Amino acid sequence: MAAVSDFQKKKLLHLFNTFFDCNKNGTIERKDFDMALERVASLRQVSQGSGKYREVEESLNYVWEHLKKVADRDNDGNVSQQEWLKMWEEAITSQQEPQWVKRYQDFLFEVEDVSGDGKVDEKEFVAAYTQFGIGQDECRGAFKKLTNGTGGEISKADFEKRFREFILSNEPSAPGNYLLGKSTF
Ligand SMILES: [Ca+2]
Ligand SMILES: [Ca+2]
Repeated sequence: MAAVSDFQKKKLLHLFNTFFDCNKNGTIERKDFDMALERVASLRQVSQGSGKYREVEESLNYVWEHLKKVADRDNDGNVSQQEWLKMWEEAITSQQEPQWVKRYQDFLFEVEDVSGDGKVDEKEFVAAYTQFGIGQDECRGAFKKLTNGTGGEISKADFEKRFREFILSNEPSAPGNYLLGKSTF
């Protein structure tokens, strides 16, 4: 059995295309992180040069440097879809999460939790993901599945648990599949 199923691949490519390849040129490179920084700064109304801005910039730099180190096998300065899937396949097989993943989770959760109460509600979820180009209805559908229709909120612990499901689960009914705003795969 392949280490990564087609279902997992679809999810991993959603993460690649929607959240990492911001300029939509088919690969992940430095420029995508510059775009992500601007996008987040505008969503959170963080002004350039502020402490908060530097904090987000530092997180994104960390993620890019570590992602590049582990995934850019041919050293051409960008991470192709093939390199991305290869990295995940190895991570899943060895049960070793790449070093940048935790930092990225922290970053994404903080981007979503605009009110800063340690929980993400539907409004915050939709606001963040529409910024990444996902339609509102799609986001709402995903949130419903993610919270099992309870209309609840996502705590940081839930977020981390669901993130693991997003990466690992082969069960279409697992709520974590819908953590990143897509309601069907
Ligand atoms: Ca790109
Ligand atoms: Ca490469």
